Amino acid sequence: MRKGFFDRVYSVIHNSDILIEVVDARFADKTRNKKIEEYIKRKGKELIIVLNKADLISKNTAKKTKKEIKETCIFISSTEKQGMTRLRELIAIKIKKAGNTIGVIGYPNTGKSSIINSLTKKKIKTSITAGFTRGEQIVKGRNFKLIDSPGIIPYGERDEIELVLIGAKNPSKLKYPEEAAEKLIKLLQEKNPKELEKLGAKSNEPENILEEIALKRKKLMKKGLPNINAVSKQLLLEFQKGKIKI
Ligand SMILES: Nc1nc2c(ncn2[C@@H]2O[C@H](COP(=O)(O)OP(=O)(O)OP(=O)(O)O)[C@@H](O)[C@H]2O)c(=O)[nH]1
Ligand SMILES: [Mg+2]
Repeated sequence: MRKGFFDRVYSVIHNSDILIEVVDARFADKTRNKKIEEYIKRKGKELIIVLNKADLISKNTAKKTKKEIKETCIFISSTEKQGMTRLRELIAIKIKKAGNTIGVIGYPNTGKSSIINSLTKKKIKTSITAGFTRGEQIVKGRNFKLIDSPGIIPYGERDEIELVLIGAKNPSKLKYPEEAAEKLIKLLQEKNPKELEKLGAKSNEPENILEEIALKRKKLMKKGLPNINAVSKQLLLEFQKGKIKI
């Protein structure tokens, strides 16, 4: 079923003069695809790496990330309209060099369709569900053409839990959301314990914390037992939406 997945990205690359790779600024290293970046350069196409959702990271993280990327990149927030003028300027420069068809590629849920909307003032559909955009779609801007594409995951490279944590997979599709939610709790314990306090966590054990949050939110099963499965999915979705911050 997944055969042809990469062929489709390659065909978007083939049909574009410029490629915008949309990366989630929170997980830059995990949501960029160096193999595809290299392919783009080999083909002599222009590449812009866009770190989207920059509204969800601190200035410090932004600085660190910029160093780690080692390529020209630009931080934006398509929903908060930050950095969009700079992106437009960069696009204008590249258009003069290369042509005006721009392919927008990247992991699922990184904000490809949202960026296209922001650049064209159109309203193509976006969603908190990863894997929303299905086929390629051409969207016309004033002096350029954008190709929206479905998110791509290099298969075999990531496990399900990691995909959920980087927002590339819908938590409701997980068989065991509890495991992913525990990993999220550990991540918060490490990076932003205050957020856990806000959620109502008192103990130190991820398992107990999930129970505490379920009870606080009245996510219960029939006999009043905490519904860990339901609260796990809920927390993961909130994290994907940026409501829970790291
Ligand atoms: N906080 C924040 N959320 C964003 C930003 N850009 C997009 N989003 C949200 O991220 C989710 C995914 O956005 P889409 O534009 O549908 O992402 P996509 O890359 O087209 O996703 P697929 O089509 O599934 O591959 C939506 O809920 C958007 O509202 C941003 O800059 N900041
Ligand atoms: Mg999309």
